[in-house]
Amino acid sequence: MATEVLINNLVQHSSAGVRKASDKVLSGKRLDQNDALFLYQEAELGLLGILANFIREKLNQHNTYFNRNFHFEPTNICIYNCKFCSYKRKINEPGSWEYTYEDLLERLQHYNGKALTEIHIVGGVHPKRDLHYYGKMLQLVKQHRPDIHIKAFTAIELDFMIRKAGMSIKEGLLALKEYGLDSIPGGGAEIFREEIRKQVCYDKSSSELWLNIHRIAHELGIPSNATILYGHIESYDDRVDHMNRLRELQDETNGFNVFIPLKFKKDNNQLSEIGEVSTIEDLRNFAISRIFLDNFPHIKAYWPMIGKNVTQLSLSFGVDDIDGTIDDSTKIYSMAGSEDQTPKLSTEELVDLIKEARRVPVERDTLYNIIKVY
Ligand code: V47
Ligand code: SF4
Repeated sequence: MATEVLINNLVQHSSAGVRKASDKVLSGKRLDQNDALFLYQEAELGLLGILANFIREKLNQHNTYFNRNFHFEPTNICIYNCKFCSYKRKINEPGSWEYTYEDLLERLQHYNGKALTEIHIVGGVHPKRDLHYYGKMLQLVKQHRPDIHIKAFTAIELDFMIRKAGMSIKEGLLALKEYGLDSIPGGGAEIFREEIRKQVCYDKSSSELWLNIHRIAHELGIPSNATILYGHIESYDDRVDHMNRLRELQDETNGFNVFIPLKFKKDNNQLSEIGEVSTIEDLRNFAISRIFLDNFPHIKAYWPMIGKNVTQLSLSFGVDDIDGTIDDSTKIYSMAGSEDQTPKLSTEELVDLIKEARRVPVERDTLYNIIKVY
């Protein structure tokens, strides 16, 4: 009863559209795209927090997941020209890198005898490297560390490396699975609405292709993640459209583990003049993602992107996963101006960060099997 009074007080000054959406959330009904648009346009942060938290705790209680992982970015040489990218270079351009198998082995050896559950491999689309080149990279990881999960290659990298090897998507994914691929990360989704995609990454693989690669992966038993790149030139309607396409695919396949909203970071790229959205916008976006994507088990805040403080706040706005230790192994966000230029957190620091937000730290593997509750 007291809870009902609390909720009624919170919504009493809201518009009819927001009240209708709130009622749906609290009675366990699915929001349609219009409801989500009302929330984006009109709902106040506190209300969104309560609604998102209601769902978060229904699905994941107080648990906040993290893992022990590191990234390997084989190259930043890329054939594409995404305007938001601060990272890509041309062959031989200053600041470009092309790591070898030996570099990967050296990196892996650094973890000899150390606890680790995941390697995340993602990079630029190199014109000369095909599926077999990357397949051998996966083999090398499995030979050296058969115990770790390989989450590798965005759908954009997969599209190119598979075509270059002359295979169909299905054949390519099966071959990569054979080489050692365990799951696919969520990158490359950017924004699905074609008019906007054309403006921010005109030559990148299409939205339809991104969704199709993930669909086929799920059918082959390869789970994956999904992202959105928000806070640039897209509208709220574009964000809702993006999430709706993901929700429909998840209804079909149930192969997505987690949704990761990625905030556009402005430094050193062609969209710098747009600037960045505020923390309130980040939190509202996390909350609406949690509310709208009712068939996604987890929502992740990627801490190297938004920083540790906003990551802690996000745990009250629908987020139940904060990625992992990272160990200073990714450059995508530091090159785009993130506050953390050497992203690295020990498990103790991750545990403290979660406990300070009064949540329960849970170490997981990539597929959310629980390793340890702290
Ligand atoms: O697709 C590039 C984004 C993505 C910028 O699956 C930018 O667990 C913001 O997908 N500002 C790659 N974003 C990273 C990615 C990811 C990260 C963490 C975890 C997982 C996962 C996936 O990075 C790209 C693009 O959307 N990106 N430049 C920028 N300036
Ligand atoms: Fe290439 Fe990825 Fe950068 Fe686009 S975001 S230019 S695909 S590295």
